[in-house]
Amino acid sequence: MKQFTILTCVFFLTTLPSHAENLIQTFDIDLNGDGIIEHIEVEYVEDTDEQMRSYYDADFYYSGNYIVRINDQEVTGWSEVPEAAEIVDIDENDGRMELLLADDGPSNETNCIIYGWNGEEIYTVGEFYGSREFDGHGTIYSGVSQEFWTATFIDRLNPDTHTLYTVPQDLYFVDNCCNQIIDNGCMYTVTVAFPLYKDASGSQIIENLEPGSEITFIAAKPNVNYENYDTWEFFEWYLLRTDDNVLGWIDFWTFYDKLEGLCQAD
Ligand SMILES: [Ca+2]
Ligand SMILES: [Ca+2]
Repeated sequence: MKQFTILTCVFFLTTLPSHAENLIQTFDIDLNGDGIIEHIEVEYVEDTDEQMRSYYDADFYYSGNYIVRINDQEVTGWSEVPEAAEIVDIDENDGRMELLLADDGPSNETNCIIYGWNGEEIYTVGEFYGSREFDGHGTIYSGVSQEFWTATFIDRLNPDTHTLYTVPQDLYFVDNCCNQIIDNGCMYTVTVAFPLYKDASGSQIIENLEPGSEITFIAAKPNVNYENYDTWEFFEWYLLRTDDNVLGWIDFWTFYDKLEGLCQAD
């Protein structure tokens, strides 16, 4: 992992002016819609550790620290290897724009943090993880890889506070598996028998699935601990439909090696 990080640094640097010590990206744009242009600087701080540079034979080694300056204000932060600093427009009708910083998070998923400007201060609009898709009307969809599917999280902009909140869902629709979008759910054939439970507590078996029977994934249930949303532990229990239309629950560790052709995450 360390080696990958350094290689990414070197690639990133090829776009830099030779005189730069820190990576600096600037924007001049009206963020808060008051007709006054903001001067924005994003500065990624160079690590001056010569031992690290010589070890990796790199001209630039990124320390992880960054500074965001908007007009006369600044905030500091820490990130993994930077991927992008860009202006985004979460809601095209609210008169504001935002500054997004993306970095190479763990397992090559992307971490994003978004900043705004209220005319006097920099504020944090929100943070999320995974791929990003903006609908332009205040909603951000972010896809986060799970063991065999990608969960879509939904963040929305609160129009009063101009900050993001995650739409809480009791279940997440499993509409894709092994990198394919499936209209009618992901269907697999059982190769080794396993039980199906009444609910996600796993306390009452309602059916035993025999080899040769087929199941379709319907939804996945997030664990209560949202702190772990970026790990496999976030979705442990899955709602299935059997080939005789019984709905039941099963945990990942029971089924992951008992279905034909179920892919596994890297
Ligand atoms: Ca302005
Ligand atoms: Ca806007």
